[in-house]
Formats: sequence, C-alpha cells, structure tokens
Amino acid sequence: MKYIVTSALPYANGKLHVGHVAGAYLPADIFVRYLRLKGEDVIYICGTDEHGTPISISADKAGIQPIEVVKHYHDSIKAAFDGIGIEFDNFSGTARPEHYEQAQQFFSDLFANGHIKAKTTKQFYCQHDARYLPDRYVEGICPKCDSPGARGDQCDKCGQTYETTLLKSPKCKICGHEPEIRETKHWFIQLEHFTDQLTQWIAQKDYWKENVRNFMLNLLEQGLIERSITRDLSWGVPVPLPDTEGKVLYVWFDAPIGYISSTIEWAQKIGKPELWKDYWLDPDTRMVHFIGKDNIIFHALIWPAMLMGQNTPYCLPHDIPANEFMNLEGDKISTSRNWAIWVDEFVQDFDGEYLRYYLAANAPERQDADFNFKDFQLKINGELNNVLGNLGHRVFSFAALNFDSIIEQVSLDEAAQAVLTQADLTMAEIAASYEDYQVKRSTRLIMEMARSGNRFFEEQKPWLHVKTDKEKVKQTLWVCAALLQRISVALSPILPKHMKALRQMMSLPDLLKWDDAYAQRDFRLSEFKPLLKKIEDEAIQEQLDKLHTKANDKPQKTYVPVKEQITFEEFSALDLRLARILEAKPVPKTDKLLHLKVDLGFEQRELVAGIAQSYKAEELIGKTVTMLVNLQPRKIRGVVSNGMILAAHDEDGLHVVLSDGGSPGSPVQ
Ligand code: B3M
Ligand code: ZN
Repeated sequence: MKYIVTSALPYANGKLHVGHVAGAYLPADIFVRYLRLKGEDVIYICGTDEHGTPISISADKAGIQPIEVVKHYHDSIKAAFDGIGIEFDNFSGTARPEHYEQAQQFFSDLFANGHIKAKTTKQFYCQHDARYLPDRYVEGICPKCDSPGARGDQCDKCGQTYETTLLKSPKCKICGHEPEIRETKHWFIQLEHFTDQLTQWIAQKDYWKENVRNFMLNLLEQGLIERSITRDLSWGVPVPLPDTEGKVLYVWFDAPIGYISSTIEWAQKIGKPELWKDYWLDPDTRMVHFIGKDNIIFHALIWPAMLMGQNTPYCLPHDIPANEFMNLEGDKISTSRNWAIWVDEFVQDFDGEYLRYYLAANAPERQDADFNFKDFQLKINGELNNVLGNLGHRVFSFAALNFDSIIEQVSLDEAAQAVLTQADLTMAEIAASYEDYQVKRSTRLIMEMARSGNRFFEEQKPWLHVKTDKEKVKQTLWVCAALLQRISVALSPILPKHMKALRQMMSLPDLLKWDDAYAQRDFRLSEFKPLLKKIEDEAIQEQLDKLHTKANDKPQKTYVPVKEQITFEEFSALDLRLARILEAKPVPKTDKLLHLKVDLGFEQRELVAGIAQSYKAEELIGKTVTMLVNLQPRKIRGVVSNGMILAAHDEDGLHVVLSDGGSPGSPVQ
C-alpha cells in the first residue's frame, strides 16, 4: 500500500510551539514511523505556508520583504522539528517557482472547466497607501458585538463574520487612516458544482473521525456556496489570467497544493523526478492529512473539490485525522499574549523525546488537552523512569550480576507463558491503536506491558532463588527481556532515539520491523545506561516562572490610534459629573444592558448602560462613577437614557471609571 502522509503547512510567520506539535506534527510523525515498521511504502510531506496577509503585515512592519520573513521562520521551524525528531521526507515552502506553477495550473484547470467565476465586490481601499486592504489589513469595531480590534471580515472576540462594508470605524492598519470602500474584481470557486461528487465521496468515509465527518455532513446539508479564492495583494501566487495585476491567489487556495509541489521537489531531490506521480496519480494511494480542527473545512471540503476539478487525475484524501487543541496550564495558547511553550527553547532545557512522550500520552485526540508542567514531570518520572526505566534496570543489573549479561532462551512454564501471551495480545492492540491514530492509547498500552514485566519480576522474586533455582531465574529474566524487546519496537515511533539506544544495549538489530518484536533469541546485554533522567522540581518551577514572566511582558498590543486634536473649548462642551448609583437592574431580554438610577445631587436620573457583562447590578449600588450629563437623551429598549457612564473597553471587557467618593454632581474637569 502506498501512503502520502502530510502535516498542515505551518505559516512561516512565527515560531513553532507545543500546540502545533501536538495537533498536526507529532501524531503524523508517529503514524509514519509506525507504517514504516509495518513495511508500508510511505512518504511524509510538509513545508512552510509562505503566503497570506499576516506575513505581508509582518514584513511591512519590519520594513523588509515578505521573502525575508519567510526565510527566517522557515529555518526556525525546520530547526525546531529537527530538535524533536519530526522527520519529513521533504520540508519545502510555498514561495518557490515550482509551487507557483502548480498553483496556477490548479487555477487554470478549474477556470477552464467552468468552476471559477469572476465577480465585482466591495473592498476597503486606503487612499493614503494607494492599495486595497484585505481582511487583516483593516481593523475597526465589530458590527455584531461592538468590540474594538475586529478584522475586516471577522471579529476574534465574538467569532462572527460579516460583510466588510459593515465594519464600524474602519482604520487602515498600515497608516491608521480611514479607508474608503471601492469596487474590485475577485474570483470565486463554485463549490456547489461539486456537491454530488463530494456527497458520494463522504458517504464512503464512515471510518473518519466523527468531528471531521459530521462537520462535512453539516456543511453539505446547509448547501455549499461559492468562496472567494483571490486577494488584492502583491505577495502571493499571481492570478494566471490577463489584466490581473495586483491580484493573487488566496493563501488557502495555494497552500494545500504545497503538498503536491513539495512531493515534486522531493522526487527531484532524490534524482527520480517522475516518482511523485507514483503516489499522486494512483487512485489507491492512501493520502492522510494531519491537521488541527481549525483546518477541517479547507482539507475536507475545498481541497477535495479543487482536486476533483482538475484535469490531472490526482488521488483524493483517504483520511483527515483532525486533532483538537492543546491548552497550556489551563489557558488557551496565545502567541500574542506570549502564553506558549516554544519548541526551540524547550529542547534547550529538556530532551526533545520527553516532549514527544508527554504529547503522545496526553494527545488532544477526542477533546482539547492541557499541557501542565507538573503533569509533564509526573509522566516522565512516574512512567518513563519508574515503570520502564525500572524494568530495564532490574533486568540488566540482575543479568550482569548473575549471568554475565547473557540471558539464554529457556522453556517457559505456564505463568511465564501467560505473561508473554498477554503481551502479544497487547501488541496487537497497540498496532491497531497506531493505525487508528490513537497515540494516547498506544502509549498507555505500552506502559501496561512494562508494568506487567515489573509485576512478574516481583512475583517471581528472582533474588530469593538465584542460588537454588537458576533455571527459574533465567526464565524470569528472559520473559522480562522479551518484554523489553517488544517495547523497544512498539515505543519506537514515539521515542525513536531512546528505543534505538535500548536496542543497542540489548544487541538487537538496528533496522527493525514490527515483527522483530517477537523474535526468539538469547539476549546479550551490555551495560545499562539509564534511558532517561528524572525531572527535578526546580526545573519545573523554572519553566513555570519563565512562562509567567514572558506572558507578563506582553509584547504587541494594538491601540486605537489617537483621535484628531480638539480645542479646550471643545472639551469644555462636555459636562462630566460625579454620579452615585442608587439603583441598578438588568434590562429584560438583554444580556448587556443595565437600567440605572443615579443621584446627581441637583437631581436624579435614569439611564441605560451596556456594562452588564462586566458588572453585576448589586456591586454597582452605592458606587460613584463619572457621567456625561449633557448628552442628548436616547430611548434604548423602551427606557429613556439620560446621560452616559464613562467606561473603558479592552480585551477583558468593560471597566467603569469609578471615583473614590466625592459628592454627587461635582464637575469632572
Ligand atoms: N498554514 C494554517 C495553520 O497553520 C495553515 C495550514 C495550511 S495546510 C495546507 O493553521
Ligand atoms: Zn493606509
């Protein structure tokens, strides 16, 4: 069976963190290593995703070319993968001429086959910078939830998408000026053309993970709509049509084609330029895309449709094991808040395979998982050291002391045979788990096998019999060594380096296959070098301190630009007063509004304030706040709101400007 295994192409716009690794890379690397043990013909393909607006924005900000940003992060990401033993057959990038050629060919086929249509749409245009402003180049106030910092077509705060033209107070992110709305031409893939083909295709995918399959079935049920596949940008793959200056392919259109262009590059590099076709043009190839859950729609819907619309008969994805997310110490990983563990830093402090083990044992397969440093320490010390390390140590030291490190194969009694029989059942379960991308389960089963070895050793008490019944002791050791041999194979997809070391210590052949796990042999052991070191409490504390310190010096926060200057007279027109809150109650059928009654000294007033999500009614009563008292009254939800309470709005919500006492009605100047 031929396999193409891919991992989502990481954006060349930032460093690699553990969340990335847990979702799309480690599970794929483990799967590939397992397939190779089983003798399958597999290529593992990846590369950096080198287009998209965040990359051009980073370049603009730094005053350098996008390609320089891309080169820097490509190398940094590749080095991080090397540090944790993620071994691709090819790690390419999408800003290469071969990729442009492939991506343009994809567009051209779809276009010629009538699956792409042009349409004029409205788009922000900055006169100051003389350019169109795609999604992330504009920021404003969300038309749905009123949060600042919303992007051109989507708000990160409430997650809603909207027509670009609805964004309130739009600002160009390059210069801060207000952009205008202009018409521009874009190209749209007609996804509905593929509805029947996709429906039939999905129908056969009953083995897919539920999250992916249900997502797709839902989309198909709602009905597919066209999607824009071009942008007004200078960085990207140019649209291969005449008179399309300044138009490039949308990053999500060209990125998956990187799986093909990277395979082509691989074939060229190994001197067999046609070999990629053996994989891509064989309908029976099993193509498996490892991704995070946020990439499902692109891999399960748009990418297959793109493939279906080609003249070249490419194979379609066989499976799309999408993983959930990895949180960090109970909180979402956030690169902007610097709440992340960067792989390059981690491998300076710990063995990269510790990370592999922890992320495998704690994989976000069916639900989000949490990276917790104390739990990390517990798993490494408690499982790898105490369970596996202990088994190795016992067998090696006992054999060295009593049998010159040679453990001959002996005939087994019933109890010994039972341990091995159980181990072989477990091995079959481990294999099935790997095949089903259940790395967490494989890890647990392997540890169970190691525990059964320790249990057997303790039950047999070889230290009591070594003088009187050498044969029995030999049997005990041989069974435990046979378990270690099985583990050295079964755990090798997760801990390749350490299992290689273990096999060397046991004089086992280096190039192995899954079935070698069961080989019957005498074991010749060399000196046992502890596989892994324990992690001390101080090392964990250091990591936690580092994490919290980094997160506190938050790097980039974007502020709303300062408004135009006003005169003192203009300021004096605002009548600001201290007001004491007398009554507060929620406005019925809303979740944001409070109905307040305040004392201004000279009079009492009623008003509506949109602060219910940040303050409870009770906690406001008796507090003194700053209020604008000469604002025109407005009717809000049936209440005449006579004045406005001052509050600041940030990513944590609203903060009312409270004063420490002061008498109601006093002017604020
Ligand atoms: N670069 C998105 C991501 O890293 C994207 C994956 C592309 S896979 C073709 O989430
Ligand atoms: Zn501008």
